[in-house]
Amino acid sequence: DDERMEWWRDSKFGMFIHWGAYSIIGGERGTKIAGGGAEWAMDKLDYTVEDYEKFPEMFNPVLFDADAWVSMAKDAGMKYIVLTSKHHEGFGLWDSKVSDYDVMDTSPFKRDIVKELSEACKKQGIKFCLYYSIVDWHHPQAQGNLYPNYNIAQHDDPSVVNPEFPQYFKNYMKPQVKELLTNYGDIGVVWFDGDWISDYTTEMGKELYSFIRDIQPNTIVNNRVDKGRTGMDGMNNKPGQFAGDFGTPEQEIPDTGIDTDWEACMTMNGTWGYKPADNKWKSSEDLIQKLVDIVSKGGNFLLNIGPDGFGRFPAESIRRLEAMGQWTKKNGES
Ligand code: FUL
Repeated sequence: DDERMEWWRDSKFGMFIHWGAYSIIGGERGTKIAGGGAEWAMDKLDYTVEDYEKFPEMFNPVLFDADAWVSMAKDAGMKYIVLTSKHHEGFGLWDSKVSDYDVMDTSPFKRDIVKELSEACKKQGIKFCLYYSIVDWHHPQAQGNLYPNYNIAQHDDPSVVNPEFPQYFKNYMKPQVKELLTNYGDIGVVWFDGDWISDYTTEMGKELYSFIRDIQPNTIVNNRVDKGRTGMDGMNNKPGQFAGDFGTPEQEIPDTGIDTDWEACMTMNGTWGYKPADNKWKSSEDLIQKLVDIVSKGGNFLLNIGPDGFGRFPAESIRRLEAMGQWTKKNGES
């Protein structure tokens, strides 16, 4: 297993990319602005499933340039990229045969984004990785019983369940994960999220984990494949509990002395998905210090970009990537 984890441990620094139909919305609906992460627009701005479908239907990021994205990551000193193949909104950025709710069938764009980015990564020597949300606000079998009021923000309420969830797991989620692991070459990491919903179980997590390793034995899987973490603290898996290959502290840097693998994921401002109203940008100095702090404690740093609905990285993000690149070139081993 040490061998399998080696590239990841050596990498130290990666790019998270939150991109989807929510990137068109930018966290705004009329005068309402979503608090926190704008990738939660569907939930936070109270869209019905039907209302929300118009966004994937207009998703047409004509400025998307996979090579340019990968170059920006590489120049910053990053060694891997984790793309949201499907976030909670349920819309897939690849050519899925399991679903029509994807970039090929629902959007005018009709380009397989996962494919283009995977090829650009391969060309430039960057490890390509995928985020996949267990939570799915679009799939009727994955929503809580409150459907059509799909809002499962009350995910701490165990009464919000969907008896058909196991069918979604078996007939939709697993086949989609299989596509992602079969059609796009080597996948460095599968980064699950949305493990908190009542219908998801540790047993499902175990099944998923071995399912993935059977298809690509070297793929690394994060701890959110299990149900163990408490709140946003990715490290709180109970001792002895099955929890994937590494911990995922979110927006925080844990103390020293952790003997399991971990990766701190963070945003440059306060949102994962594109949100022009959020200008609480961390300074480049702050981000460099966070990188040093994390790496000195034995972790990896997964730093997020939220491209807009056209496929552009925000200027503020590019500036920070460039500053970090200057620093890593002088001080890193790359
Ligand atoms: C969380 C999600 O709910 C956020 O939207 C984001 O993707 C973050 C990395 O994980 O659990």
